[in-house]
Amino acid sequence: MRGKGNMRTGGEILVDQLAVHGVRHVFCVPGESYLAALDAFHDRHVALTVCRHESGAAIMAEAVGKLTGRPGICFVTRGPGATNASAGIHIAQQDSTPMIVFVGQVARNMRGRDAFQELDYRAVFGSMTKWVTEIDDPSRIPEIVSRAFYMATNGRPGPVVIALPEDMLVEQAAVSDAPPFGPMETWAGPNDITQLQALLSTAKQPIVLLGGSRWSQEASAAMMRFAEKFALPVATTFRRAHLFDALHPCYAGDLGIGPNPKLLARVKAADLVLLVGGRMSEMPSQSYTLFDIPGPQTKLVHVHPGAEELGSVYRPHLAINAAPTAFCAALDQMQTPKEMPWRDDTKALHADYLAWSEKATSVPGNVNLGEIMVWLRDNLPPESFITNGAGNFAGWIHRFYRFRCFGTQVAPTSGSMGYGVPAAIATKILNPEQTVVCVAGDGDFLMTGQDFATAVQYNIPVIILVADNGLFGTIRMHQEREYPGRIVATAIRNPDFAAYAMAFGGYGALVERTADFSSAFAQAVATGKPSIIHLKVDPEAITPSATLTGIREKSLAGRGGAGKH
Ligand SMILES: Cc1ncc(C[n+]2csc(CCOP(=O)(O)OP(=O)(O)O)c2C)c(N)n1
Ligand SMILES: [Mg+2]
Repeated sequence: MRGKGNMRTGGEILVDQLAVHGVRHVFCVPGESYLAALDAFHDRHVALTVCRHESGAAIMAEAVGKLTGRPGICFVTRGPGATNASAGIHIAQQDSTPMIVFVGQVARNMRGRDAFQELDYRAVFGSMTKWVTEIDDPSRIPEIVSRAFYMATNGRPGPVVIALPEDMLVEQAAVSDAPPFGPMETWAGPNDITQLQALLSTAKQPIVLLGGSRWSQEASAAMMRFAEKFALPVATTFRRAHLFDALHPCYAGDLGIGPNPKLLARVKAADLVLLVGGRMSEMPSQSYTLFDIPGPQTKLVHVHPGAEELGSVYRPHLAINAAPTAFCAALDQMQTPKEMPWRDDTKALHADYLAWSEKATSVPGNVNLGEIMVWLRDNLPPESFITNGAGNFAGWIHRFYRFRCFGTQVAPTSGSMGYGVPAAIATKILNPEQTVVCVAGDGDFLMTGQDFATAVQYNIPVIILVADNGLFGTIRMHQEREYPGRIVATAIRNPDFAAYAMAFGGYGALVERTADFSSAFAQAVATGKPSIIHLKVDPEAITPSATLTGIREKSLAGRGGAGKH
């Protein structure tokens, strides 16, 4: 930490602040707008990963925020660099992930002239961030960066954007570093726990739903102890399956897209719902159909770190303004009620979950994604990470892969295509000893697939499975349901993905039969290179339980004949 005596450039002050706040990894695409900040990385112990696209850099930073609970950091240039980064910023906002994006800006004396690549960042990012600001005076960098760390992590975490005028970064100032930021805990009050205790003692059919951010391994373990002691069924919400061990006897399953109908029925029948960390947004709430708005038909106990989220959609019976970390730490002190009439229910729900996820369904074609997920779950160490973006292929992960360890599902609740590849790279950088598998769709992969070059450049051996059905399959599915037989813009012609991998300097393999997957995977591991396994899946296999033709025919039958809409 430096004192006030030293003159430093804005760029140097800035990078020193990152080190002070404990940042180890930064992601960027360079730009002339922030050369002085780039230069400061030359002599400092903060690893800088140069990416091929700002969406990749921003998603890597978001994934670091998701995995560590501390702000992920990226640097992008002004104008197009900033707008390219917006997908990652939007993910951080929807997924409640702490993140700070530093963006170049035109020189202070040119602002407002629509100068080269100038953007009004407050206007552009105002609605998808927690805070957007611009630093005009290098001596205020420690103050503003410190505030950004607090802002990104407190309450409901989210992204912060800080614009850096080019000339400000080269100006010198004598200013002390800020003290390191300390994440702030948000605790449940003693009265909250007493009230929850009382509600549980009169409940007949309670259920616990987990989601959101601000969790930790300890919190997840405390939640498992609590569930066990109270014999409570626990479901995880969309893409937060890593919050609870899938093989724990209280695990009731994944409440996301296309959940187990038995789980859905049980959530609907619950007389007490304990929602911890999540918001019951569109996906887990099944398009806002599970609970009445604003007054749910069931007793809802909503635990959330952001006070502004409590009562914002659902009026809770009991609102507890606490982070999952702090709330779960308080659970050990709760006394079990005399009666727990839901005990058998919990057993049945777990048995239903196991049955639902046990065996891959049969689907058309020679490569069955379900069987591949079952193979991965049976063969990967449970500490392995799975990343993905958006598309119907992810449905097989949600249904058949069983997440057993905290933090191992790295996926966008915002449903942003292209997330999996950059997220896998960031995950592997942070966890070099663990296996990191990205499961991507063919459409999904090519949204950020250029950052495979980054994996090769830094020798980051992620294993990417590309499920190639020649379709923007999700949209084709909706198309066949809503406009049967009228195909528009959903067929895609793909490259040879194995050759793509090899052209970049990685390992590539083509798999055309499920039985060949395990040897391709073993080979990918053995090469120690970033790898792509190209899976040829049948376009008819659109979900684990439906075919495209089946969806079209059902839709046509419902309309009383072809061509009518
Ligand atoms: C960035 C982004 N663009 C568009 C969409 C809309 N969208 C959702 S899924 C999907 C198709 C995904 O195709 P693919 O990755 O091939 O997976 P599949 O559904 O075929 O398994 C599209 C275009 C999105 N979710 N995110
Ligand atoms: Mg596809």
